[in-house]
Amino acid sequence: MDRRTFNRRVLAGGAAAAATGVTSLSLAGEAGSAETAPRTAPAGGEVRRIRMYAEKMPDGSLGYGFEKGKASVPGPLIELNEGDTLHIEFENTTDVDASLHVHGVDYDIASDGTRMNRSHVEPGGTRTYTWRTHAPGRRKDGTWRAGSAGYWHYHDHVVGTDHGTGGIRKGLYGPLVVRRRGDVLPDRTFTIVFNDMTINNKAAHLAPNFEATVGERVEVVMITHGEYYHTFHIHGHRWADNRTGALTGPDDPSRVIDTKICGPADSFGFQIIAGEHVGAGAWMYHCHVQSHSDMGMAGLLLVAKTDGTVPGYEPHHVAGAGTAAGEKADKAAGDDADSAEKHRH
Ligand SMILES: [Cu+2]
Repeated sequence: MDRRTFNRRVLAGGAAAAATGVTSLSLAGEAGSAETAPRTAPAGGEVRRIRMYAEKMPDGSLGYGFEKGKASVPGPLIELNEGDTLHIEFENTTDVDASLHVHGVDYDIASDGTRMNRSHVEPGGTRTYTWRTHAPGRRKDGTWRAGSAGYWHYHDHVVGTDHGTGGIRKGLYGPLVVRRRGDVLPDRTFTIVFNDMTINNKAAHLAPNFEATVGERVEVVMITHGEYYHTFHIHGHRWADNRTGALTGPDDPSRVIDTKICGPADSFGFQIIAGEHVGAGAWMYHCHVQSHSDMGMAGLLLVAKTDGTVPGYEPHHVAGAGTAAGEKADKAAGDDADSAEKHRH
């Protein structure tokens, strides 16, 4: 499913469907090459409505999902364009109070998602949270006002403690990307969350793998939660340390990096061209705090050649794990990749 169809389905509000659906469908199928002009984000200004559910999952995790029974950890990617307003009809199907609290965008105190101002939701209850975004511009006093664009995230703020410590620990978190008109759109977006000593709440040595084909524009949304500071690192690829993660031109002074220190509730994102200058392969991503990577905070970006093969990659011997663990890791990774990518094909 192409990303426009995804947007139409996920952000199904009448206006949103009409405005985002038609103009870009003709470009579907051109994804996957850094040689043709990339698709870019349109101007915002739409009012969109979605439903979100907080659910208890079979393994005891808590997750957010757009549909009942479809919760995931991390929760689903929400994408907005600066100027958009998003109304989220949130239903709490768990047996404890829960909420939706967002970083980076505009909301009234009634959409804060905290117990302090009673903007949480009791078991079985619903509440509409409204997130607004704005483009940058000049204030009347002449100073510059930042826009909402960025790599942000949402999470519970009431499960366990008044700061949602229990909810976050169990998986109630997810990515939010707000784009500026003209921002380059990716072919695939992957969310990587360092939460305590897990990646996406997968235990040590079961970290998710992600799949792409050489030349595809891959976007990573990286979020940190929990108790620890980490250093995110990916092999063979690097990005710019700025809002989009990409240089805007030859004079962009942003530092180009391949590691970034991240602490609890931090988020950043970037786009890379899979395998650019380095080719296909099983490119590791991991926390670069040595004891953390040794304890299993490592996964793979599997960059396939156009024939679908990943040179040098033997799926059943991941990271030196035993066969059983390796197979389990593959299965977990496969499930995760499915869930992460299902809206994009
Ligand atoms: Cu770490």
